[in-house]
Amino acid sequence: MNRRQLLAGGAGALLASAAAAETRFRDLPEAAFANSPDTQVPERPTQGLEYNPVVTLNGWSLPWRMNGNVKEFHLVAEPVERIMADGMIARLWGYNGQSTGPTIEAVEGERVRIYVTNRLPEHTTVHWHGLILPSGMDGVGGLSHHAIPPGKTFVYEFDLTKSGTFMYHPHADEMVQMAMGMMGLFIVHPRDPAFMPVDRDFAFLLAAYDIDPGTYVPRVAEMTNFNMWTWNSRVFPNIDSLVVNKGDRVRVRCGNLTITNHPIHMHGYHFEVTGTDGGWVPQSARWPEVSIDIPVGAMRAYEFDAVHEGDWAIHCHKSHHTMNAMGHDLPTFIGADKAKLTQMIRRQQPGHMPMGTAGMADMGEMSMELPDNTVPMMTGWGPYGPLEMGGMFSVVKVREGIARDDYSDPGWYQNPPGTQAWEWTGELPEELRQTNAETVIIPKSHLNHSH
Ligand SMILES: [Cu+2]
Repeated sequence: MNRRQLLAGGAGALLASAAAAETRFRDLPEAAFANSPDTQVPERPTQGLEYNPVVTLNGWSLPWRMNGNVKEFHLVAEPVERIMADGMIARLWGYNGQSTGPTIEAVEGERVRIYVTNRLPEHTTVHWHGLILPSGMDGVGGLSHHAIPPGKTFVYEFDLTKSGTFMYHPHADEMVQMAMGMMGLFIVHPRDPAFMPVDRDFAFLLAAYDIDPGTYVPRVAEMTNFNMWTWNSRVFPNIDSLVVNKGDRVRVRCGNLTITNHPIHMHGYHFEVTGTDGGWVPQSARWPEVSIDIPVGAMRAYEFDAVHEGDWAIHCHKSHHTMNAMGHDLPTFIGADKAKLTQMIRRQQPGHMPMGTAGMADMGEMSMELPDNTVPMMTGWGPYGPLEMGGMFSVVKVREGIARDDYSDPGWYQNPPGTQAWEWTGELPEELRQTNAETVIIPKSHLNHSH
């Protein structure tokens, strides 16, 4: 059986028919593992309650089985290797072969039983962020229950009392385990499939790492100086596009498990926040936005009608978060004349390139020699040249005629004639300028006449 069938709940169907109907499974559900960082589009469920699955960017959804009336999952906490981008592997901790972990999807009103096996070298727990559940299932090590020792399996079991956008992560040695990439999405679909339906439902988590170029393991004690700003532990240009059919109603769910806020900005549209990890936002409380700030430890779901065709950037608006490694402690050379210095350096190092005297855009085009296992600070090529981006950046690709469950890359957008910026080659009108650079200060004597 392949993983796709597993994802569709096929495993549950097969196992269920093999077992006597009333007998509870005595064994753990088989744990599924993913070894690819590509977006795995889940098939629609063929058994159990109906729902419209989410598409986890560069991720996948955890297979489940029905055991009586309980939906059973098996999470395995373990060290993983994550391909953050072509040419860069990170040695992280995650779940079922990947960081971020697989998305758990279930339906409001269902009871879930989640087996958690710990294959880490230290204890862990799982906290179910935003879900309403018994105190003893809340996953705070030492407070809710004993932490799960290495090699042991614990069971979490609770009813899903409401639908929404939630997540899971450890609450044991939390600083280290989250800095190592342990996190995943937990989506509870509405019981009524007609409640706030969408055609496409994307989801991703924001995670930040500090991985020195040439190394593999994040520095877990870092508080501010991260250099890998990721969506689902991937950086541009290796974050998959959000492929959308023109006219679709689209939801994007985004959660922040870094230690700073991220204003996520999407071009070409305005949209409304329709949900948080606290629940759905009533219609009367929504307002239009083009950037939404995602606070630390929070989730936002926003929606829009995809009526504008094109390739639309979606990115964090903190410009340092659309960059990759190589450090941000570069000196500023704008306006400096490095010609003489370059001559001197080239006597020692013939290939030396003077950089940054006219800005840093040249870094997006040059293929400099990099240390092993890193990605350029600014990279990625579009149809018209380098994008000079990295980190938290992707493209929403809205096209006519994309089939319902097709998420394959449609390529670059062809701008219709007359709808693209062009070079002006004719006469220029006189340029108007404020020529006086000085601030004009009105003498006090002119202001105080009334006194
Ligand atoms: Cu950011």
